[in-house]
Amino acid sequence: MSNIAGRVREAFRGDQRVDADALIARLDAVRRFLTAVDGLLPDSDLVPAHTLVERAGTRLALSRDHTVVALAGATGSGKSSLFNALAQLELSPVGVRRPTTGVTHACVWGPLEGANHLLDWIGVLPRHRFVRESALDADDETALHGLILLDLPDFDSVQRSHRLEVDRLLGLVDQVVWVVDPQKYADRVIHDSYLREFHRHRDVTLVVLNQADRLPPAEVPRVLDDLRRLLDTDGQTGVPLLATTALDPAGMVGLRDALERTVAERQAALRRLAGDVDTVVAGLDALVGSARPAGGPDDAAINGLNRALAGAAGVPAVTEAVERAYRHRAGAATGWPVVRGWRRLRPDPLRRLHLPGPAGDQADPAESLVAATSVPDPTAAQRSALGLAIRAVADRAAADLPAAWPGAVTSAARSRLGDLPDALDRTIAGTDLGLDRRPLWWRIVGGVQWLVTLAAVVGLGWLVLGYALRALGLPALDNPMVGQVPLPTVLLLGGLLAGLLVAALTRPVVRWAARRARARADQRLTARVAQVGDEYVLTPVRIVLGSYAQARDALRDAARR
Ligand SMILES: Nc1nc2c(ncn2[C@@H]2O[C@H](COP(=O)(O)OP(=O)(O)OP(=O)(O)O)[C@@H](O)[C@H]2O)c(=O)[nH]1
Ligand SMILES: [Mg+2]
Repeated sequence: MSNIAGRVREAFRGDQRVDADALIARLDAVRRFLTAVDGLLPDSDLVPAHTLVERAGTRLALSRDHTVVALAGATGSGKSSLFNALAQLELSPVGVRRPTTGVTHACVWGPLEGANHLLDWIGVLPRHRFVRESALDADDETALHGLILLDLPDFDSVQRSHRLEVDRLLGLVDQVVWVVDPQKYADRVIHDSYLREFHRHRDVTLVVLNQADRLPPAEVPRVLDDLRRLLDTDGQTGVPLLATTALDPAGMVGLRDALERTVAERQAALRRLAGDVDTVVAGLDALVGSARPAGGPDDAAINGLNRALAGAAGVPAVTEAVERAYRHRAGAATGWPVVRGWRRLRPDPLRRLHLPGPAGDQADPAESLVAATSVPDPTAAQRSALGLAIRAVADRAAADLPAAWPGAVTSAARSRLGDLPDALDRTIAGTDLGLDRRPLWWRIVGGVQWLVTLAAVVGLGWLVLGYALRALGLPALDNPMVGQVPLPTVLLLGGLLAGLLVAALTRPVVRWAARRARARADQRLTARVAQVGDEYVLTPVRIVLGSYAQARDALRDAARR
């Protein structure tokens, strides 16, 4: 959209009605935004949104039949004179000493009762509240019923308190009439500090060039043109601009008509709040941007995290122990019975890590609540690798997010870092490493080993008995022959040889099976460690990404006029 087209469209916005329900929905969206970003974005960035939600809620709960209009301007521009002229009473002192008005005065058209709560909230002292209703001119004034007109102190005051009071009230009133005079209409303060700031409140802004009587009549249009040009550069394109003379009732007609229209429409309060929502949304826009919320960290970053977690958890040490334990246990079950007992004396490699030993004696559940294993602590390198991997996860997840968010994502990723070591240790301790069952083939080979050893022992006994009988001169045993060799010798030598042969043939199978057991344990441990990473690192990150998505949607809803 071109700039000019945009301005034309904006210029006509003053006629648009603001639907109260739509406004309430937008305010709800701002509230949703605040809930979504709570604790994630700096509070200082959220102050205007919190203020809006609070103020809007109160303003909408108070009288919607009243329209609060403030006369604001530099000292001496004639605010109090206009206030008195509209009220047709001398309510607010007009003076030659500047500044004159130090405290806000209010005049209510219609009964004061309904307006009192509103004035309490706005903070106008009861003694500065007046009622513009008399039996005499009641009919003339009915068109203004519902108007609460405020005469503000000067915003460019030497008195700091005046400026603070003006700034406070400008945040609360429904409509502002900016009063300028022919001498100071181009002053920087009103344009730079106020009109430009309020450019999103064009539809509740009115500008009057007061003291028009001080200009030669031919000059008035020229000054108005110049002022219009300044207003355009302030972003106040299309705001109503009138010339007034407070001292002459005829010079007040235009302003009075404009106020009557405002009061009749009952729209100013809604339009003001809609402008506030626009301002707040524009201020928050940079915090949220238009980035598409990512689904989560990418696979490469997750794989990197899982590797680093496995390293820090000591998975390589455990899987190596699994391989050695498999060899140890298989050796004890299938080895040559003569050396089996000796093998059993050596400690089980998994037991040394306080992991389930033979026969599946699981770690004590009570122990699993504290550091349960003796897996070596992560080295400094493993710890820093884990830190880098977590950082990478956060960086990848927040890559497309606006500047305010990566910090929140990184904090979330690291939020449970302190709990990770224990969680990893418990997981390692609780993982079934797949060594509980004694494979059938161990038992078969073990049985064969016993059989052949038994054969050798029988052969040996037989031979010893034969020698003993011979030595004692007793009749020798009648040894059956196998071919040329006596059976006891065949039993002894065959048994011994067969035992060695079975042991030799089993060894490569055991090594292969041990490597498989290691791979299986590695797979199980990595999967369990990945679950810990998911719970302790990825889930907090996903929660922040979810909050970002909610915040972005809420802000989009809040922006919808
Ligand atoms: N000629 C002329 N004089 C005006 C007009 N309006 C106000 N004055 C005079 O300008 C002076 C200042 O008027 P005030 O109404 O006190 O101005 P103010 O904006 O309330 O000033 P502060 O209260 O100090 O902020 C007074 O002497 C008024 O009589 C006007 O339309 N025409
Ligand atoms: Mg005054």
